[in-house]
Amino acid sequence: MESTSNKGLSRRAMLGATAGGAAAAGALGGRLALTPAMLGLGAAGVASAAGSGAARAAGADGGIAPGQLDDYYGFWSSGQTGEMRILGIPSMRELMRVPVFNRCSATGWGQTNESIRIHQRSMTEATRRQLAANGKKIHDNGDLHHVHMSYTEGKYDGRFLFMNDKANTRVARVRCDVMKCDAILEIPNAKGIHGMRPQKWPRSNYVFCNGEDEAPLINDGKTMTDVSTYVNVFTAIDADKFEVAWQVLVSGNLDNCDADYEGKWAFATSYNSEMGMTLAEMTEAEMDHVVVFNIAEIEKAIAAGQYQEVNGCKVLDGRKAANSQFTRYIPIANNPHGCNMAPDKQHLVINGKLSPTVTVLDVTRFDALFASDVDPRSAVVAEPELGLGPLHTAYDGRGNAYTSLFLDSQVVKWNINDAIRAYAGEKVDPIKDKIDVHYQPGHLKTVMGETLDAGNDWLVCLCKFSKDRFLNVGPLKAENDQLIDISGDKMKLVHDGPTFAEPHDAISVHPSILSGIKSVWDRNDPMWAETRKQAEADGVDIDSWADTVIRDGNKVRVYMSSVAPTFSLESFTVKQGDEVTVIVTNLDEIDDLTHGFTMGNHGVAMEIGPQMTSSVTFVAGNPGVYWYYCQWFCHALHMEMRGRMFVEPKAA
Ligand code: CUK
Ligand code: CUA
Ligand code: CA
Repeated sequence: MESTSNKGLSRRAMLGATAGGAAAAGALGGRLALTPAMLGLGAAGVASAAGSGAARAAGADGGIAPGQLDDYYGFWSSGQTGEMRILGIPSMRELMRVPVFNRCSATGWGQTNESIRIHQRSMTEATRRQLAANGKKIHDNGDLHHVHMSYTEGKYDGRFLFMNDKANTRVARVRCDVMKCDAILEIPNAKGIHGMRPQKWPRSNYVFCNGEDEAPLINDGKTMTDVSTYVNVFTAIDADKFEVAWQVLVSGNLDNCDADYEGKWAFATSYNSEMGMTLAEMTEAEMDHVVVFNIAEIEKAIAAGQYQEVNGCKVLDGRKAANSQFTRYIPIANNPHGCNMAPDKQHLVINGKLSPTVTVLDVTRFDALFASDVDPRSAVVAEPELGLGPLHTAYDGRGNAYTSLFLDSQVVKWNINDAIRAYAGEKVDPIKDKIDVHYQPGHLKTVMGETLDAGNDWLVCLCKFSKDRFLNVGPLKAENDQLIDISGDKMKLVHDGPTFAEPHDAISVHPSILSGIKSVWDRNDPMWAETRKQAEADGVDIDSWADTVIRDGNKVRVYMSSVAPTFSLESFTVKQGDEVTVIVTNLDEIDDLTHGFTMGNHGVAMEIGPQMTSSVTFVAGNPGVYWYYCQWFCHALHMEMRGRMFVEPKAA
């Protein structure tokens, strides 16, 4: 039996063809009446396609008809859900969910051996021990606020997506060729990674990460209430090796960050320059600050060995008292939040949050801040008052900025140069337009707006509340990602996109940058390299039909292949309490032919994409018969794609 009979056929063609798939299935398939549902065409989908022209108001779904592809990929964070989401812009249709920090029932992420290895590779020993004490191998939650793509010379390059986990102080990387996570790094010393940005120039050699929460650098319980021992840590990750390159201690905490278009600076906002522990203390000072990091000076000191090594990381002291060349602190009105570099390569906007202003900094003046004792505020070139609760700013390619006003529930469009002229005393109003959004917006993004290719067509606005905007679904409401047409002088709200907890941020990427996305896995993908090694040691060739059961003490390795609609093993036998590892290789090589493996009553399920190998380990339960089945619809005879595990009683 081999898989070549499927080659070259689309999934739809194969499902409908009598000759497609395995011989037995093909014969049966000819006698089956294939409903639209079996073909993946919902009845509703067919009907709406037929009536789409009349049913859809102009501008709804961004004018994207069913079957039509979107103009941009959107990559969304999901906050406390812990996954990354892929949407289409302008339709705002959700295309995929990519599990990263969360445990995923559909794909087995967080349960398969391949994903657990990715989780554990860069886990600290302390975390490993702490998890083991709780009977766990990995954290299965995350708080993913920010997704950003890797850059080459200020533009997205389609290699990787990076994302933070505030909850467990981690940063993850997703490979863009398969849209799967391939690395998760726990960051020592820092606490609560929040703001996170890749370096933009010359390429993303670093990913910059803000530690938001203060704690003792040696956090071993010896000092806990003495706040004077607390530090905050800024981290640069080597984006290729995915390990910590260096860290800098700072004064105050760190919220959001960004980097410039020359590779010279990274910047971070701090809302707690007070080093306060209570709300009253954190909002006490009139001014907080932005920290500017001098990359060249930091690299010089690291190369010269002038660092302290803490928990395996190279740490420099950039706190105010250290008076170093690593940092400068620019005073900014109380509790700033967003930190957004403009595509004009020159202006950095700091969003006021508690202040109705945003502060525009000219990054070409930063050299002067490091060269002499000038007032750090000399880098401020504008401070327009925009409205209540400015949180984040996005840019188009025409010199305009768009700032979310959390308290006003509005987006304000303003012109950067006009704001600079007004600050210099000219009589000009930088505000060009305001639009109501629903409700309480956080991040907002123009298409490609955090690159040198900033676009002028769409703005996505991520609202924290939807209130009365949709049918009531209970006390927990959806949030609302709205789409705004920014092509004209006036902004136009064109779409509501209700969404589950809680997208903070999103980026959009033109499909031409992602032309390398695969439809079928490479059989030699590194994702299962270790599983392959084990198979070789067991003398099993997982690239062809495998139906081998290996017993190794109380460990049992079950090697199977899948070709629609069958597993190579119709049954296998183990003993109660055996540690069973099931290794499934999907030999189908056509587009969109994913199988799954679910072991009944064992809490086990995983995805096996075309040409993918996945494995999962579990302990065999009470004696009896257990059915396993394919849980990913793959064929007209998908329901029949199942087999039995016989669990024999333990030998007395
Ligand atoms: S933060 Cu969420 S709205 Cu975590 Cu980017 Cu500003
Ligand atoms: Cu294989 Cu469903
Ligand atoms: Ca403050």
